[in-house]
Parts: sequence; C-alpha cells; structure tokens
Amino acid sequence: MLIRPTDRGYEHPTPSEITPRALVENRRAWLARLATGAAGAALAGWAARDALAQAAPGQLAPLPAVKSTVAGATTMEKLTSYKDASSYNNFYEFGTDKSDPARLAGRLKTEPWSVQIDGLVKKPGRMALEDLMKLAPMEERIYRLRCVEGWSMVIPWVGYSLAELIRHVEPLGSARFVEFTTLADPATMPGVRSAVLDWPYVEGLRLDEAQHPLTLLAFGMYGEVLPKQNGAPLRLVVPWKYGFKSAKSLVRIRFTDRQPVTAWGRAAPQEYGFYSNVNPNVDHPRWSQATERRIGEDGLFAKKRKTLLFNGYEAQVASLYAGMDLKANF
Ligand SMILES: Nc1nc2c(c(=O)[nH]1)N[C@H]1C(S)=C(S)[C@@H](COP(=O)(O)O)O[C@H]1N2
Ligand SMILES: [Mo]
Repeated sequence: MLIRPTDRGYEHPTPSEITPRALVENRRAWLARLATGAAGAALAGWAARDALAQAAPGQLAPLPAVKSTVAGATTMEKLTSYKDASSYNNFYEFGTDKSDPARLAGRLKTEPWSVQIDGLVKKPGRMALEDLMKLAPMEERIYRLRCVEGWSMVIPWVGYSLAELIRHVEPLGSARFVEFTTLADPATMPGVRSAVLDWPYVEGLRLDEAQHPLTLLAFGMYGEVLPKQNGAPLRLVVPWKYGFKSAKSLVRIRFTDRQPVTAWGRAAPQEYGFYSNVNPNVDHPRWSQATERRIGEDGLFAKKRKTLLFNGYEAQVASLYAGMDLKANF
C-alpha cells in the first residue's frame, strides 16, 4: 500500500517445485474435481494441466469443497501458482515487505480461534472456528484479486458466502454496515510494533455488500486450509474491491448503523476510500489504476493488463451502486 517512489518492482520467486508425492497423495481429489467440472473433455484436460502446474505442495490440511454455483465465482483464467500466491503477500502485521509474511507468519497461533460477533445483531456471541467451518458447505471460488498497488492474482479460494453467517446471526433492522477487525498480537506479529497503521487492522462493508453472494468468508485456498501468510484461519475475499478490503485473520465482526472507520481510511483517507471498488477510471492520487500486472506474467515482454471496472465483476455487483457517483464514493 505504501508504495515507495522507488518501488523495486516485483521480485519474482523461483518456480514452484511440485513433488510427485504431493501430487499423488494430497491433491488427487482436488485435481479430479477440477478435471471433471462442467467444462467437458477438452477443457477438463486444460483444467487438469493447469491444476498440476498450480497445485499446493500438500503440507497443510486438505479442505474439501464443492464447485461454487454462484454467478461470477469461477473463471477460465490461468491460476496464479500456489508459490506466488503464498510468497508475495501484503500482511502488514508481519512487516511491509512482500516476503515478510511468508517468512514470519509461522509464529501466528491459529488454534484455538474464535470470532466475536456483536453490535446490532439478534444472536451476538463468540463463535469457535470449528463451528464457523460447519455453518455452510465449503465451496471453491476462483476469484481475481487486485491489489491497489497495481498487481493481481487468480486464486482458487475455499469458503462460503459471508451472507450465510450474516443470516445465521440475524442482524437487526437498524444494521447498515459490517465492521471487520483482525488479530493484532504483538507477541507473534512483529509488524504491529511499528506505527505504519493504527492497529488493529479494521475494514468495513455496507451490509448489502457484505451480503452479496460473491463476498467470501474464506478458510482455504488451492484445496487446503489457508497458509498463515494468506490470513489463516479465516479471512474475507471481496473480489470486486481492492485487496486491502479483504481482511485477514478475522477476530471480530460487528454490525453497526455507522460507516466503520477503517485502518487505511484512518491512515490516508484521501487515498483509500471506504468503497475502494476496483475502478480504472479513478486514479489513486499517486498513480494510475488503469492497468495491472498479473503476478506470474512479469517477464520482460509481459504486457500489462487493462484493469476492469469492478475488477470484471460488473455484471454481478454494479446494481449495488446504482445512482452513486463512483468518483466521489471511491
Ligand atoms: N489483517 C490484514 N489483512 C490484509 C492486509 C493486511 O496488511 N493485514 N493486507 C491487505 C492487502 S493490501 C491485500 S492486497 C490482501 C493480500 O492478500 P494475499 O496476500 O492473500 O494475496 O490482503 C489484505 N488483507
Ligand atoms: Mo493490497
């Protein structure tokens, strides 16, 4: 987020090494599912090849899922490699370098874990991770995620619509927004001792955005539980918004009648608006948002991609913003 003027650019990680053991033992179910999707024989071959190239190393617990039927929840685009998705991260609680989270997040203690649900809701309380994981069937959702810094990835997430949890806890009629707070533990997160943000990391959505079927409560990726650097044990993924709205390692979900003050909004309100919908027509004050680099395509001859309105999810989400001035409500 704090792109220094001398941005060194993307440091390309080495290509992932996939062990035959991992492929055979750990990935079989996931690969089979990808290969037998609705796409038919020819595409099944393509999907299987893509999956073989992008498989997780099989060191984390598998997290089985069914293919999502939610509109917009899949794409034929090539998946980002697991290696890239789990080694080029923003998770400032572990430091501001892209490599810090993968290096330091191992200290994060994800068991036991619970999420406090409170505010304007009929059923407040603390929900254990195990209960949250049983609340709805796990689905695989292949989403593009675009960082405000100008890079994007295509990641197969595992989770269910946040709407399922919202329905379960029954918001009051007065609830208009949802505030998300993430873990800030100085003992395990070296980054929270620095003043780069006012901790804890807080994000927010309008209630109807939070209830949109594409808004994902994610527990896994690439057929396994989330790596710690990607926000274990549970995080948001809001694919039509800049990546910073997708808060990692959630500990509290609060329903409110006022627009939440977010960590990035507090740090630089003129740069990070509450909506932060991906929009090629609204530049960040310090750089254009018209194009993006797809991680994995960063070679010398790789062309930048055009950024799409709502990150390409316009058909699904544009109605949420009908009549709104997206330049004023950036
Ligand atoms: N708690 C927390 N959540 C966070 C961040 C963070 O620093 N702390 N960074 C955000 C940003 S800027 C991005 S781009 C995405 C990156 O997610 P990924 O590392 O899984 O790709 O996480 C978001 N969620
Ligand atoms: Mo980001």
